[in-house]
Amino acid sequence: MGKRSLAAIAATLMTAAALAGCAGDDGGDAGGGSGKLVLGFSQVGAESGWRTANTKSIQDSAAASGVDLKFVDAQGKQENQIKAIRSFITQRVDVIAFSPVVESGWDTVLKEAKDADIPVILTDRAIDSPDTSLYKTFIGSDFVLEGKKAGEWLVKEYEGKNDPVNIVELQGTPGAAPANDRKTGFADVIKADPKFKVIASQTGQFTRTDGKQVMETFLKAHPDIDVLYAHNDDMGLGAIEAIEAAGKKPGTDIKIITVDAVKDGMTALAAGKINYIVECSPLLGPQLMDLAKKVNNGEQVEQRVLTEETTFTPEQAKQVLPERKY
Ligand code: GZL
Repeated sequence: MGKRSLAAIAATLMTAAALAGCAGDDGGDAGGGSGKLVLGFSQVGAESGWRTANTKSIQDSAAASGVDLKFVDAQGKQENQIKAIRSFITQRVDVIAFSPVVESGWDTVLKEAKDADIPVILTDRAIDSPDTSLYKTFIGSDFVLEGKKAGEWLVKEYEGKNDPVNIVELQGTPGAAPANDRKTGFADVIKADPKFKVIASQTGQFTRTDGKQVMETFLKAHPDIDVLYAHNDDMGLGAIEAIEAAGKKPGTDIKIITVDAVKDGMTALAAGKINYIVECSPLLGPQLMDLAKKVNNGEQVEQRVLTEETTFTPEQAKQVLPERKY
């Protein structure tokens, strides 16, 4: 059991005593005295290849590091994540971690965790609360930088050309940090040159299905699309199906930039159907387990832990695909 304030320990013991009186059990921590660190994790859902790889990384790392993982899939709903966090508090897990499906609306439930003296770790996505005392650390990518990298590739690709460049954008889940920030980073770079015009921008919910459907509407409304910027590979892959069904060549007639670098995206990149991918690593499991142990022991940790990631061209994708973990 990690270091907790004396008041919280007293409250826990009194609750345990009360529960023991009525329920006959010790009402103790979720781990039932197994001695293992008990980590409650609320995952966004299973919307994309990235998410599947992220879940695998967390589950595999928990097993490898002897952490008792209570894993809950929120199916993309914030209310399910809030419910899961409240359940973790009731179970008195040692540490709570979650990937916030959207940036806002977390202060109340995170205050409840703080009052229960249970440390919280944010993974993958950030929240917009100004109260950074509500969580011990945030481990994840810099999504604004990812958007900037996508924009910088486009600027280079069209260097020296003056014709208008018509861009359509498939945004991630409305309100999600990666959707907000990848849009901002990309727009910040391309605004330097008026030839770049975002002629349509709409959410594809980070899924292939929605990415395909929205791209179909873009193609019907805009016969002159030059570039697609998709906030993740899955929407880009769905869009490729729509582009091919419309008789156009993805990667040639319409240049495509995506973010994530999951295996299916990298395969399309190697085949020239995508032109550039900005990596967003889902392999947060090992660092999360390390951070969970540290905060459980009351150790100081960095407020912000940035994940390492790069970018890929088709040539680079061909080289790394054979040993790609996800
Ligand atoms: C990014 C992550 C995003 C991925 C999508 O860290 O939150 O959510 O880019 C996933 O593929 O659905």
